[in-house]
Amino acid sequence: MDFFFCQHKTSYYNDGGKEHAEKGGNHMKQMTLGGTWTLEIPEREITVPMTVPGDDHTALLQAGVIADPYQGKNELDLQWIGSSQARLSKIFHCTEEIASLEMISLDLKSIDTVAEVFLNGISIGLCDNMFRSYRFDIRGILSAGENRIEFAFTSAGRTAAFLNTTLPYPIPAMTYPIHSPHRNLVRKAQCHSGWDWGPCLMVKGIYEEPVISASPLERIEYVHTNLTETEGIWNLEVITEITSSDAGETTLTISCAGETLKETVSLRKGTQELRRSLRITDIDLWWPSGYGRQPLYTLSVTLDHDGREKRIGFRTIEVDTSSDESGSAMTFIVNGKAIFCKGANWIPSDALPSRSTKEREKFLLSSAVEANMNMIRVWGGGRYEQESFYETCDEYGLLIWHDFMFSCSLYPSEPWFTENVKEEVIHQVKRLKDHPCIALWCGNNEDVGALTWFEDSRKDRDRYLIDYDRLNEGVIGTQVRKIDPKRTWWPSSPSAGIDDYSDNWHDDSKGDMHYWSVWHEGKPFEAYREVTPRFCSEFGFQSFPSIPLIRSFCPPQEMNISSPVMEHHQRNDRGNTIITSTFSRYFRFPSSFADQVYLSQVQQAMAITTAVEYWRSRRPVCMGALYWQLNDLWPVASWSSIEYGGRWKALHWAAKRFFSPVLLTLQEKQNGRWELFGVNDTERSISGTIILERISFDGNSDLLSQEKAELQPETSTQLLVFDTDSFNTSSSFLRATFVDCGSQDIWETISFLSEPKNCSLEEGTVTIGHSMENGTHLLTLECELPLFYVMLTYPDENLHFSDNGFHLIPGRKKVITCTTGSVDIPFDIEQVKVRHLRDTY
Ligand code: BMA
Repeated sequence: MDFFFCQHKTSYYNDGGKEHAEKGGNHMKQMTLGGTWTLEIPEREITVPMTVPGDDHTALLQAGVIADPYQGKNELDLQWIGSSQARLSKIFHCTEEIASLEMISLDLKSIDTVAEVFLNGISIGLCDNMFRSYRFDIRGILSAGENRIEFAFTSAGRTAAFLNTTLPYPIPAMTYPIHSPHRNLVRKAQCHSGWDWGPCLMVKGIYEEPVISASPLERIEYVHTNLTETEGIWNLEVITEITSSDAGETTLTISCAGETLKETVSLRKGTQELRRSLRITDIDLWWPSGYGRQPLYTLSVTLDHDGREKRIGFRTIEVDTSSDESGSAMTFIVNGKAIFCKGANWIPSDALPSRSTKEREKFLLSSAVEANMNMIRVWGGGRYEQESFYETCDEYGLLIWHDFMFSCSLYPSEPWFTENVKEEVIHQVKRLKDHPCIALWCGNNEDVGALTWFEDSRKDRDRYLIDYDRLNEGVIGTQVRKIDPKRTWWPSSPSAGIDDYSDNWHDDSKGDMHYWSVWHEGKPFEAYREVTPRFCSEFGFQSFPSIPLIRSFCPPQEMNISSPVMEHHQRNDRGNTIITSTFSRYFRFPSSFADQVYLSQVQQAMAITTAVEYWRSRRPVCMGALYWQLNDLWPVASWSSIEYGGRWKALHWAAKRFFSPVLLTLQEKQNGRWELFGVNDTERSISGTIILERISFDGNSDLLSQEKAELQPETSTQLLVFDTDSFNTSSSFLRATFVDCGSQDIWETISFLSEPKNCSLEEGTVTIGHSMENGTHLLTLECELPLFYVMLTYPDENLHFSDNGFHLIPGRKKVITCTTGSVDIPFDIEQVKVRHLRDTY
């Protein structure tokens, strides 16, 4: 239940069994059952308090029963928690008034995962899908006075193992070094069972407060809408699903954007659906970030005894997949405008759900916007996020490519599984479809590719393809098309399109592509320029997290990339080999552990910069680039641009530059033949001057060209073509600058002429001056020789620099601000560590 009678949901606080929302008269009454519960693990004779919402591992950690699963290799010793049964219970008090109402239910939104629910010793229902919402009738069982609620949790891992024994033939799933088998048989976040960036922590828990609701007659199950626009007139169809305990009457009132509809409706016993429409003319459009504002309008629906509020946005969105000379397009069109989608893939924000706070979510999403992203992909191995996540994306203008939660696996298509999935899809689509941020529904992550990953499915692709299709099109696609007909249904990621069952890993002519040839197949960074995906929804390169974060899980004697602890925090079996072989492919081998950590981030930034700059310069053939991955859920070597704890890696700083609305990019087309492109995603044409220089590593600059140029709106323009055949590629680099002749804004880019290992970089130092301005710490950086990938780190991750990972050119001061957000930490300039490329050898 999203809201109670026009009360904003923030009125639900964690108070352990409080009654809320008394609005006079005999309205719906609700009480929430958050707060302190008791967790028991009988096989280990453990009894500890547990905070709900929350998970069992966090409760055991807080009670001092277990060590921190993220430290060292502790995860290995904690696998028993996931395979244990557990009981979670609470005694609470209920008023006479609630207990006496007609229709009383226990509403559960996020139960992880397999649990029988008891109220006062009576079994009231069974939960077996973390992504469904359950509503159990408790009339006659709930009593006035003291009550006891209990969740008897079965281990999801054990349940999966049992289900596996019932299968007529094997249904394999991709597994990682530490994993819980048969994860694909249980509807639980797939990455809980371990991933190539994640621990195996098979948490149990309750992630939203259970709610008891009681109504004298009727209640709302869902409110959801369909929005259509014709020449500026919006038809807002509002669908209200009502359950009533008896026949009767109620007053339905719907209002939005200044329009109101009010009528008396008859109720019949059971569930019914009311469809009413509002005609709305005077609204401001909702736009993705970078294209305009994000106005949101309150939609309110009330009955006599229940009500809902939602915030909606007015925009049209479609995906153009029409044929063209390069194959077929994959272009998101919002309010008639083609958008180049820039962003990254989102995974759950913590392996321990208790720690997935709204503050963290907001920080990560605002970091995405700060890096000029306008889309994120909620990836299918994680979870459907909570309301606040989507509200924040609505407010920030972050479009969402939304997968359903299936990933890297084959799945059953028998009724016990598909019926469960059907309920999940119906619930999630009705819950989420009114968010303007959601751009597309996608069936799964890489499940078409997975058909070729296992011996069983290779031998009998027909059988597994039929299973795939029954679930994906037969259940998920069918429900999406029915409930949310206005939104694009995309079968899988990657996918060549509807009714195409090729895996689309290597075809850049249509659909969305996952381009992993550089990381997983060992091709050089330059290979990113061998393809022009129509939309690249995954491509990535790993790096290590920062030294301060490594210190949080790794003892000093293990600070070596192939130590047992560091290898434990690397889940891609070839990960460290790829990172180190890339060092020697492009760089002089870094001397110390700290240099290796730093350089891993530099090369990650270089890899993804190469890809994005090239693909952006190919617009409109390519119209989207979402790199793998935005965030981490524990401290680990991974493809993320923001490490666990929130510190930005060099990649995130690079993303802010390579996703900038206006971009200059230097690209070597063939040996010694270069092109300079100006990419302009904005709606205005920009006139200015291009300056191309060759700068030697000892700091002397040569002007190669200076000329006027124009960047046309929403276009990529080839600005210069030139040769560097006669240049000494080891003693200098290129720098291009574009100065807007109106605003005087400057965009710049630099490029080495050869691999950095062949360049004679000079040993320079960074001088840092520290001052204060209006309570903000300012750092002024200067150098006497050009310095590359200058990276500042500070021990406290809450200290945020305004820029990082940049290049310093002699004679140009760089001023950086240091902020700490809402956290009050002392700033000590001595603690700022600076490293640049020449420092690594
Ligand atoms: C992609 C993702 C993830 C994985 C990543 C890195 O294919 O969908 O499953 O973590 O690659 O290997």
